[in-house]
Amino acid sequence: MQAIGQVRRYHRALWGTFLALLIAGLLSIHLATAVSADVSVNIMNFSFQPTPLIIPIGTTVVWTNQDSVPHTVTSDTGVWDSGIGTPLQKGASFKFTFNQVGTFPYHCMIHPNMHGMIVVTAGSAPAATSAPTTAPPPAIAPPPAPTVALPAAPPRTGGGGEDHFIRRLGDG
Ligand SMILES: [Cu+2]
Repeated sequence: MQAIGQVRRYHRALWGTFLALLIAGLLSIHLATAVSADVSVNIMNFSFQPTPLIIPIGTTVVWTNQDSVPHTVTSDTGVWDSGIGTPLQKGASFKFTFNQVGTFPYHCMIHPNMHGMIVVTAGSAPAATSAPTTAPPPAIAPPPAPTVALPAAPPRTGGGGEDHFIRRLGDG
């Protein structure tokens, strides 16, 4: 009885280790996805592209000015501002991390007709929610052995091919 208890404890420990590894794996996948979740917005032709942009919370948005005229990226509600004193020249970027769920309209201070929108959702990125399937493929049973009986060996005729073969070797 004690041996059975030990085996059960051992199985429980194994299961616990398995769960811990599984959770650690899922967490690391989630963290890796969150870290690499920068999303780009291009400022081109006097517009923000794409807009509206829908992102999960924690995402960093990077605006890059592709126009040859300077622009700013300024929140309508004062959440962020790239600054009118330091407008983004061509090729320059401004980034902001959204750690709050909500809808965030913004504009360019130099061109008030330029408007953009960031929508921050509570969910994580779609890639992080689908856990990889780690289950091994089902075992495939080996095919059954052939049941066909091998044909019986033909009766030896004696003095056939074998003798001829040996004779030829001897001749050589
Ligand atoms: Cu502008």
